[in-house]
Amino acid sequence: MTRLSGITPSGDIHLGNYLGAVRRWAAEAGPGDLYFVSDLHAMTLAHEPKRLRSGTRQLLAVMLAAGVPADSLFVQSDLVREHMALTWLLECTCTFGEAQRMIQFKEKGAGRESVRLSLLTYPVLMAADILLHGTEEVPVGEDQRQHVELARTLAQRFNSTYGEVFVVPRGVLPAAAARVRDLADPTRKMSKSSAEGNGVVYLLDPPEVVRRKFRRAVTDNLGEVRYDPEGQPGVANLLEILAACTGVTPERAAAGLGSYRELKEATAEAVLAELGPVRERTAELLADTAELDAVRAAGAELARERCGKRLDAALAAAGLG
Ligand code: AQP
Repeated sequence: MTRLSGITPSGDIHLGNYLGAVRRWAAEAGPGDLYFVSDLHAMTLAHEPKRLRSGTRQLLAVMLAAGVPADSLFVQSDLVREHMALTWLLECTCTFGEAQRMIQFKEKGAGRESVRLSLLTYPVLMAADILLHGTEEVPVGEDQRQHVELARTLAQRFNSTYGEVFVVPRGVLPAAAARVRDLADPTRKMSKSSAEGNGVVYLLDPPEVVRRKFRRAVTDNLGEVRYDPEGQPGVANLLEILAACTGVTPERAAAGLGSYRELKEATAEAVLAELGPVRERTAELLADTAELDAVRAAGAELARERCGKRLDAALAAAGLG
């Protein structure tokens, strides 16, 4: 079963991205699975070119450092011609109404004076990412389900109009993973693009900053360390993080912790222990440009080789080339 998952360099990588996605990819990667840095997707909102480039390298380094296999990794823009060529074919397969119905477009565009056209069309780029690489399963959360449905629709429509070219992918709910919440506001998920970084633990934050963010984490005034996500969301978030880093249940993690201070300290230390080796290796990779560049080039070459025939078949089927 080939699976494809991506991460967008829309800001610095944080603990939620790591526990909820990257760590799992490293553990679950099977033959033929692909993991990519979706840098083209980071351009749907205002972006800064230098940050985009360094953010892309950072994500690639973290994925590699976390143990995602080098031969399953690539950067989307290294295959920009392939991805954009297929995006065009699929835009010519998709109706305006279908693109307009995407909930994320409405959500991400809401309240903005002007939105980039790419915010409307990026689900088609996502469909191209999926279909180009012959993906069978796409692990996605609820928020991206509609986009995988669009990819299915476009694959089926293209196949029935021009001939069988694409595997019709399936969206699958990933196995339950930690959903890390913002430490300063546990009603929100931890996000790269969070306006305020105080509640976001970035993977590359220095240890003293990590400790400070946990010390200041919002809890409640009940003063009891127990796992009650409804009644004590801040404490529950800390317990879930502690549990994810120590391999026990949140209820178990609560045992023996007498105060919020102890809970915060234990969680910060568990996070630092879990992230330590990944942070060290990431720093090495970011310092040694040659190694990271070599992995990146080899990953791009492999991905290009694997998808070339499918793209040629799609172009030919549509009457191009
Ligand atoms: N808080 C989180 N807890 C657990 N998993 C999370 N993921 C994101 N936030 C959390 C998972 O990280 C992967 C990469 O996500 P993405 O780059 O495609 O964008 P996202 O989900 O929108 O992530 P962010 O951090 O919230 O970025 P912005 O602020 O740009 O939207 C996905 O597998 C996601 O589930």
